[in-house]
Amino acid sequence: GIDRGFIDALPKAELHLHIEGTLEPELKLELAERNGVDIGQSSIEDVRASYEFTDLTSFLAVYYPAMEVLRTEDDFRDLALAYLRRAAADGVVRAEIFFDPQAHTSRGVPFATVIDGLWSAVQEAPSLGVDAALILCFLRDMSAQSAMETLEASLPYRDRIVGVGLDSDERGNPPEKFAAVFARAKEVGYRLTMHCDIDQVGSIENIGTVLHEIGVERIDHGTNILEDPALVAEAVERGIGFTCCPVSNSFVTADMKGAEILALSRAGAKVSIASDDPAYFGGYVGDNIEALAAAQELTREDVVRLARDSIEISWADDAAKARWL
Ligand code: ES4
Ligand code: ZN
Repeated sequence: GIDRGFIDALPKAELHLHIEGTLEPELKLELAERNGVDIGQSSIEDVRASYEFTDLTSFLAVYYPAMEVLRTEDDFRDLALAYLRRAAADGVVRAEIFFDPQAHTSRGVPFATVIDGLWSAVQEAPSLGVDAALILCFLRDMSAQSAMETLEASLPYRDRIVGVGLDSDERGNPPEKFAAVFARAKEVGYRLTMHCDIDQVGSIENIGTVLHEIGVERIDHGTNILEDPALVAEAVERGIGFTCCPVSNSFVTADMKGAEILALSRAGAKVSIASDDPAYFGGYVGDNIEALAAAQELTREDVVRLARDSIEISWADDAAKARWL
């Protein structure tokens, strides 16, 4: 097997990480107390027991209500700093952090509060050994109009945001619903990625759409592309990045999809490993690589390639990439 020290020592980029999914029970309790929010749980064990789900629907039903404790700029800053410290311990040198403004603005927390708090942590990240960036995600189960309004609200903060993504429930919310939003995002200079979840209804059609109509540089998850070898060849040729999350997959689909992740990487696609929602799924990036390595008997070459690919498909500047590669 591959020892954890080897994995941790490789410089890597974490490119698929929802900051709201890093809310550990300890911090949730602390913020609940600080803000006087009644969460109906009074011990770490209670909170941990509430982080219980069997599929995406039951996950999201726990995930969004838990955010109620995030109210102030300091809350968002503390959340992101806790994640960044944990990521640094795993050898993460670059973190591209998803955040869901609509999950906060929809419950009365201003966009400015969210972005100011996260940005404060991003500015402090280099002192922790991490180069950090923010990716604004739209909630695909909300309207395209709400996404467009969120995009417009982000424009005063354009310099703090590297790109946009799309998350939440894909069922009934295909990428073309957001074609105009992503066209506008590209126009204003944001980089583009989108979730194409594992084994969704219409997965392969949605992957075709994000590659041909939306024009993304990366796909979050996306291993169902293997169903169409011509699309795999195209993704390899175009250098499309895939951000795969084995531990998350094993919760949301009951399968790590390790064989698929390895097949995609060995086919020549740029694949990175990430943790998705580590406080909920119980594994940060090192745990994800370790789990995949054990399940698929990865070679050291495989692990080195995944780490290098994560740097290559990151949206860091070229000088930083050259230092890490
Ligand atoms: C998510 Cl696992 C998952 N799926 C869809 N949307 C999400 N947002 C945060 N985690
Ligand atoms: Zn995700």
